[in-house]
Amino acid sequence: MGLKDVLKKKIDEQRPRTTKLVKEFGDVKVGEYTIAQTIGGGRGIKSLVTDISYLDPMEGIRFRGMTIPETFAALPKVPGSDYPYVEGFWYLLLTGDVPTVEQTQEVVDMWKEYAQVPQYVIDILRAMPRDSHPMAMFSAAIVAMQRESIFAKNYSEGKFNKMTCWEDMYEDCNILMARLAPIGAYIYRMKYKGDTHIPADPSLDFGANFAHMIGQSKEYMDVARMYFILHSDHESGNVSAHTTHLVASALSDAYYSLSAGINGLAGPLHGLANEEVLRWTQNFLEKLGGEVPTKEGLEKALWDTLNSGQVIPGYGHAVLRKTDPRYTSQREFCLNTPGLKDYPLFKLVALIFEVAPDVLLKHGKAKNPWPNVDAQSGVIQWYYGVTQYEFYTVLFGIGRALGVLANITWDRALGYAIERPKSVTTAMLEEVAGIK
Ligand code: CMX
Repeated sequence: MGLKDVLKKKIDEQRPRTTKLVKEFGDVKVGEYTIAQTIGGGRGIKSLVTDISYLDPMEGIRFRGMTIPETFAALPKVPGSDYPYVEGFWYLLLTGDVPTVEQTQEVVDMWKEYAQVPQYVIDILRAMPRDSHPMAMFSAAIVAMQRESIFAKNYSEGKFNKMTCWEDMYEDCNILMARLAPIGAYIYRMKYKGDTHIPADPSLDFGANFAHMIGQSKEYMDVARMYFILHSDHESGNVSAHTTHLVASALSDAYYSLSAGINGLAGPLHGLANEEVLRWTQNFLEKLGGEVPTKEGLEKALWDTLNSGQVIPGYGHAVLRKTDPRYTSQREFCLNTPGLKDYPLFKLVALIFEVAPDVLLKHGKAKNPWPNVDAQSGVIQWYYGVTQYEFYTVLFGIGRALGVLANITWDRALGYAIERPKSVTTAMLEEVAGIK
């Protein structure tokens, strides 16, 4: 059975569960929420459903029920590598099943077939001022391809069917996913490598091809595979996932939805934090002439950052209450990679890990003083020569697309409603509080 048939079977099995919950148990309360949650970004209000990943505050992310180490261990590996195919991970996210080598190969072949970036996208990228942020370029390239949406075309021709429209979304998502690595690579080479480009190598998988197209070494192929998988999904309430879902809930197609999600990822409190981490640590290293600082010097620098009203980038999280396992996974990669282990920037990041949590605890504001994914990811990129830190969020975006596109395929399959939470006025909240 091919991926689409497996997915159809899963969808047919899942639909009655959702219908039953709404029809027979729709009045059952899920929870209660407070004024602080209403004003504070809806934090902790359970108003989204996804089966693709779940974020436990203490344990961290599970993809389809599996922890990060379990996921890496279970998926079929690229021959000659300890890391799995990104394509197999896509299969897992969509179906909940660990694919066989043959099932993985089906996605590898399908994405290769779809990977050609249309010339008009290249023209649009080239027409943008060269100093445009790479995330603006990435988002523009995605939305430009909206004219190719199969979902939008069929909808406009009156062929919308609630039961089968997920199939058009599925096709759109595969085409889009296949093109994201070549688009990212094009932006990278155009902006930072003298506008010289490297064509895709049809013998390589998605992650390896990205490494190849940006002009990277063989070792970086594993970095790309790891990076895209680690950044893929973090359940559906984070800004990029929620935005993609929200826009899709208006029956907007995958192109509109993903482009919107990417715009959310570009914010400094979300995906851009990995750029901020690198800027912050590099500035610090530069001031010290490349020397790793003492703990005391670092503590002072952290307080200076906090006292000037800035956040410590890469630390804290809206849901997590312990060290992000995505941080740990990348830290282990550094510790196991000769050269990286003793790299001054890694040593500094490791030292920040020793010092920052205590500083944040003393500061007393952040609910989670531990590092998140962004605190570690830039060091690995920098070590391999991807030193253009404004590009890091594009890497995040390619990975994040795996999660959000799998989610919106399921949104269509289960017919999730258009989102429309209710607003209140400040006076209404004062009344609820009994102060009026
Ligand atoms: N440094 C300094 N202050 C911090 C902080 C940090 N790293 N993390 C949180 N705080 C502050 C908040 O700004 C907030 O202050 P105010 O009360 O003055 O507004 C207070 O602590 C409480 O915030 P919180 O409930 O702990 O955290 P939020 O859910 O509001 O925000 C996050 C979460 C990630 C935006 C925040 O921790 C932060 O700004 N971290 C730094 C940026 C970062 O690393 N972002 C990447 C997140 C990972 C991802 O992209 O998924």
